[in-house]
Amino acid sequence: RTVVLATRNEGKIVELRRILADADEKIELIGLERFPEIGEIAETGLTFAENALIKAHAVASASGLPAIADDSGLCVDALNGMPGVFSARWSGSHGDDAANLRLLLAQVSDVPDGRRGAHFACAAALALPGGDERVVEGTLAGTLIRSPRGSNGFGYDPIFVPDGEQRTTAELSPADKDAVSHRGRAFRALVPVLHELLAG
Ligand code: ITT
Repeated sequence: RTVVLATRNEGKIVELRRILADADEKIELIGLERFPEIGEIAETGLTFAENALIKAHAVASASGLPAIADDSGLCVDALNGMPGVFSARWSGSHGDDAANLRLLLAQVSDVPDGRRGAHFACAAALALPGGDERVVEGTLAGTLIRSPRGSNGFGYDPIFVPDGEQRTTAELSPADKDAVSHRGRAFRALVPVLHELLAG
């Protein structure tokens, strides 16, 4: 089963290759570098699910192959759910994880302990060239700390401690992050859906 992975985010690519290889060793993932004609895809949706479907459909129709996409982000209670779908471009420069994290930390610097709840969310979408689609979601609840810790993962991981954990998601081993993460949950749920859709 050959499926195109419709993302250019290196952190996601690493995690998705790992999560999907663990869930089903027969899925062959090919990257967007195989389709240089596919340019930037405008993420105009208001929800993670909408954006994941936009990306999966764009790549499925351009490549002629089934495509899976991830749209994800961090939703901060004290910021009414922001940055949410704007997580990758929160500081204004898309994909600048360090700048995004710095800005977010500054914005919550006055938020007291006890009100620093947040959750990661991930929508995993599958689209077929003929137009069929599926989308499933996963979340991970936790708390924002005040100074970054850890060097695993990507994005906002150094400031996010999952509920019931002491370590940030950047201090967890890759396998420990995958076991609880929004992305692990969403993509493990997508695998049976993928089998069903590709079979039928
Ligand atoms: P593609 O659209 O090419 O997939 P992107 O980086 O633009 O890449 P998103 O719009 O879905 O993707 O933004 C995801 C952002 O959310 C990402 O840049 C991080 O800042 C944050 N994020 C998502 N999952 C995360 C995780 O597991 N750990 C830390 N930060 C995460």
